[in-house]
Amino acid sequence: MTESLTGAQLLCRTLIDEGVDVLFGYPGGAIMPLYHALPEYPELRHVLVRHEQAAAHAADGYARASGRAGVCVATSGPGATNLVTGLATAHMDSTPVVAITGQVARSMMGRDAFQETDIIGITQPITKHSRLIEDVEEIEEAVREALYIAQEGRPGPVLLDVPKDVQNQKLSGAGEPAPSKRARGQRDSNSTPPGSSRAGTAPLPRCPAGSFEEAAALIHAAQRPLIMVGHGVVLSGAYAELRVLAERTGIPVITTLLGISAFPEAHPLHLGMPGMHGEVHVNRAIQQSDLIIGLGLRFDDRVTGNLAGFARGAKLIHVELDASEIGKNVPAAIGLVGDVRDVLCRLLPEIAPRSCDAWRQEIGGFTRLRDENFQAGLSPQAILDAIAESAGGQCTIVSDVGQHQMWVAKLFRYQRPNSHITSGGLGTMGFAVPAAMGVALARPGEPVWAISGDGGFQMNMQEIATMVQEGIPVKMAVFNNGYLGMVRQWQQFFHGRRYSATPIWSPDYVKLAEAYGIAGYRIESLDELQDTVADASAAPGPALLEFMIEQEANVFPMIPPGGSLSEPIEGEPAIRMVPA
Ligand SMILES: Cc1ncc(C[n+]2csc(CCOP(=O)(O)OP(=O)(O)O)c2C)c(N)n1
Repeated sequence: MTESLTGAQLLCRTLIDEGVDVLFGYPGGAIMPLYHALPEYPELRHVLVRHEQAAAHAADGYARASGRAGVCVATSGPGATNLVTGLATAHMDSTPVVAITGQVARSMMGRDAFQETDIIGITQPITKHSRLIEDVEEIEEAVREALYIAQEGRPGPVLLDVPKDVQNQKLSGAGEPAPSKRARGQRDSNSTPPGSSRAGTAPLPRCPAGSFEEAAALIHAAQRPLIMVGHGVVLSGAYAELRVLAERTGIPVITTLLGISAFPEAHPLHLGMPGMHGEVHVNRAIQQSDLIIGLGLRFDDRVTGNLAGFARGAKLIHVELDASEIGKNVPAAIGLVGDVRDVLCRLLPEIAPRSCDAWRQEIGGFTRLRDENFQAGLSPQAILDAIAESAGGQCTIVSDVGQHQMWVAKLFRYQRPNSHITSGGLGTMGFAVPAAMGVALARPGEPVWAISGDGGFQMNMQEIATMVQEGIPVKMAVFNNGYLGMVRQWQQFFHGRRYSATPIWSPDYVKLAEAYGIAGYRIESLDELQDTVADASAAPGPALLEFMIEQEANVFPMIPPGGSLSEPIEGEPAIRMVPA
């Protein structure tokens, strides 16, 4: 029997058929037909956010945690433009997000109609693909294509703009959904490695003949090799292969901000994080190394510092799914193009066991600095240890942007793959709270912590209401130092301590929690830390914890902007002025 469906109904049905089970969104005029159809499709859970930016971040968090595309929905005009920061965040960190926006009716387009914006034009540079759906007949194919493109190869955001009249347009003879035109793979495939943040079958590595042997020869010959791990390892789920490579060769492993948790934090071969706030011994090792095996990273400037002074004695074997990244920032001796896991599977049979003991000694015995420069008391290390303990080490940490982000990156003891989620490339304040909602829905029953500064928390704290309404049990930690701490630190170091617009007032977070009807705590001293964190963890539903931390603590070490990895600031500097 054939049936007649509206464009909105077709949209819902195709999403369900593709395995989508949750939408983060906010209604409005141009997307009303989709919202009218939604109640007919209870398989699609709709989470009503309090701001569309949060819908995009939540979809992003869902995608990073599940390996499946996250979907967000907004109306035209201001609804659509509110998604922009979230889409840019997903774009910079290669996350599969599909945004569905309402658009004014086709007959009104181009007339500056009420709430008309050219969202495709606005988002073109920050999406992998975008499409205006011009007829109901396109909907099914466009939705499948959007989900496929978002997840295929190097993942990224895709936007579908759907005019209101197309949502209302009827397609007669819609019948049963057509089978997927392209194998998306992720929901019915067994090929997904466990813990992978991306699912689906990757194409075979595109590498010139002989390149695996050449790469192996470089690895065997190197005296001071390092493995640098980026987000690509998480996206491909290459945890086991990475570990085999490291353990077979004894090569020390460095994890970038988005590579954190791809390698066991406490593994004796783990060195730590490189770059602007990387540990001194890690950056020193990079500067001394003669071979870097770069796995799924783009060598961005926060990692390399001044490129002219980066790892000058090192050859690079660069493994990347996106061929355009190879040689973009750092010249590669050998580029291996493909999914990191697939490339490592091809490379490992060529790798003979070796050790790097002398080199490891030289690096300095892997002493990891912890909690540098914090006065005794309620330090980030103590707070993060209490959180880890309360969750039995099994939680996912979603961090915001700023000083606390660096502490969370460097000091938390990550025990499981893909348990550290943050906005790396765009560095989006306000990311943590909404992204953590998406993570919590992707990992039901598992503890999820959103850790923010007092600045970033106030950017999206309205989402507490979403958590309450939807029963999403995120634990929210606010590191309250009374400042936009990371900017204050730059002002201290490079602007003669002129704290312009960085002191920041906060509301009473305990009362705020009370107003939302959730558990709220203020922790001012070490004595109360452990019990309070344990109480908050055990409390049902969301909870808000405010940690009163030292106000002018700094993140050390720090490579000054424009400096090379060899020039770390390791302690309170004499007053410096910004270089001209
Ligand atoms: C949306 C956005 N606006 C501005 C910035 C610039 N910025 C980077 S870190 C930072 C300060 C963050 O302060 P807070 O959230 O209190 O965290 P803290 O550094 O104190 O841990 C600012 C303003 C940003 N990264 N994102």
